[in-house]
Amino acid sequence: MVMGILNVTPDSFSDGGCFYEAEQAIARGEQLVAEGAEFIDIGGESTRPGAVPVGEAEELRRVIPVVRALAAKTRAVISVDTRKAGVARAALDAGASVINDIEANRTDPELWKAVAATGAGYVLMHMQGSPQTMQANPCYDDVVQEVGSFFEERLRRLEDHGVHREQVLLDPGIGFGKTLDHNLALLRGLKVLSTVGRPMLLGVSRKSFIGRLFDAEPDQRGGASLACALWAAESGVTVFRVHDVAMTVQALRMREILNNQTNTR
Ligand code: PT1
Repeated sequence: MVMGILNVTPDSFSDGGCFYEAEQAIARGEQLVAEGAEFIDIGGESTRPGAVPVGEAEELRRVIPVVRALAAKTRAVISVDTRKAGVARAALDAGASVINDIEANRTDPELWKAVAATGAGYVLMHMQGSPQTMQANPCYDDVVQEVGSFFEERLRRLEDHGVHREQVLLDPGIGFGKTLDHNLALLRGLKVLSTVGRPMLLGVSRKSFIGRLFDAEPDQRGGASLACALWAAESGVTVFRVHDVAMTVQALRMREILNNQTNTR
């Protein structure tokens, strides 16, 4: 399944903030669904390296009208990319059914309580540090093993707060406190992480490790982004968080056709 990225931020790293206004964001969301996205991931706070945090009032103002409109207008699953319990609660109330929590290394369980109370889906993403500092000096002995242990530990902790394993998707958090080598090790180690036993989600689309490898700007990273998605599909990833929805849907479908020895939908 493909999760289309919908940034409702003025400083988004590859959309340049052109979908900042609610109406444009809603139109873009409908387009993502038309292109084949089964999830829309709506985010009001950029979390790419070095991004500036956003206050709760501003995040609510950006995100909630878009969640409400797209939940009513489309049949896509609405996911909200937020670290704030208040935003998660309001979003679930407005029609979202998945919380994409990039700060699963959190100490405050308030957001988990909102997920537990509603039975919503929950994306458990690994990050070392915070978006402000995470790329300063990422450090692991064995990144794949450490991310796997993090998933196991957090799944237990989530259960203690009433969030069941069945609600959870796992995400290694490509680019979140990882060097180029760490990101490649995680992509190579996806099969190992799949043994944790929950579905996996992956976000590699246009990220800077691709820029490093190919000396390419974000809008020139589509080929490698697609290759990573196909590679990850081979390793058991089932949800792909991407900018280029139509291309990714087509590539994954082509792979499926070849695997199934069939030429029809
Ligand atoms: C992700 C993800 C996300 N990525 C989930 N949510 C971002 N579940 C936002 C770079 O190195 O992978 N999974 N929400 C965007 N974050 C980044 C991180 C964007 C790194 C760019 C980079 O360029």
